Amino acid sequence: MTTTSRMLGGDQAVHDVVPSDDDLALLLLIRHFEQALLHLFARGHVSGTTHTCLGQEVVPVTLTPLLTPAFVFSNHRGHGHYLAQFGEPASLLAELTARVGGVCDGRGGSQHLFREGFCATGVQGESVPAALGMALNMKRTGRSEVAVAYIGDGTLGEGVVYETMNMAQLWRAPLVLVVENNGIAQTTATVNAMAGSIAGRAAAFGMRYAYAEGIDITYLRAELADPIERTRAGEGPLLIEFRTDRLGPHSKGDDTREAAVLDRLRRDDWYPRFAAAEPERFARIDQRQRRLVDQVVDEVLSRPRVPEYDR
Ligand SMILES: Cc1ncc(C[n+]2csc(CCOP(=O)(O)OP(=O)(O)O)c2C)c(N)n1
Repeated sequence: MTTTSRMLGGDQAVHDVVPSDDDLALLLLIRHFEQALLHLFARGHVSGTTHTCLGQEVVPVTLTPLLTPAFVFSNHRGHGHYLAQFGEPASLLAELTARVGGVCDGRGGSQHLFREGFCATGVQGESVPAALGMALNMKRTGRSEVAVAYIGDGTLGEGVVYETMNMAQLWRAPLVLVVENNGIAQTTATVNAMAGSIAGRAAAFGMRYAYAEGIDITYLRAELADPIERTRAGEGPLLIEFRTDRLGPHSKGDDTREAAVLDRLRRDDWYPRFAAAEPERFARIDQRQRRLVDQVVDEVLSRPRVPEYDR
């Protein structure tokens, strides 16, 4: 399934469906949080490394309501997954800056967040078999939940992903594997690293597959609701390929893409498109979320550092 409500010939943006106030607020919370984080990193406030999900916000905002209740296994680019699930920027920022009140007391940092219903890892592919284990537990204990593993397309280079897909399908586990296909892994374009297709990988195991692309959150949710519900109902795992774009660097300042490519990505990004489609509503929510993130930054940085990380 794809949604491109954008082009009607030429290069003219004609009609983008701006999501509900709540969805737009969440998109903007994630966007401003990630942008603030890069500034904080440059000023030396971030403990450890970080990868932002700038450009990819539509993925967790679309999927999270469909996946609840779930146990989510996130990855190195997981702030959007966390904020969509818990909506708590302060606990996340405190974690990333090793201030008191962080999600896991400053021990996890950006890549290793843990709380009930959510676990992230910076080791590519590591979460996928763990998510299968959780899915099997859900099945055996009769819980109507799904286990979700978010991975990038580059992580399809990890063999354990295929062992897991095989067993998940064989055992009809309630596992949703979300591949955020942003067309690049660190500095390697997907076309230079992946033979075949993501759909073909799912087909090889007889696993159900859904494709999503675009920024029309309402439409995408309507299309994805049934496949996810079928996994919850016991029909076995689902692989969702969500085509998206990484707007920022891989981590911090390490973007090797051509300026023209980045210009195109910025132009096609949801932020300017939604701003153009509904300027007043967008500006109102945008300003509110900017202020919210500014306040969170000020409040969290005023907290004491976690003593054991006060180097
Ligand atoms: C097992 C393992 N190998 C290498 C790395 C280093 N590494 C971190 S992110 C990354 C690229 C991941 O690309 P992809 O899965 O496409 O996700 P994206 O960064 O595009 O979101 C690499 C190679 C790692 N974290 N884990």
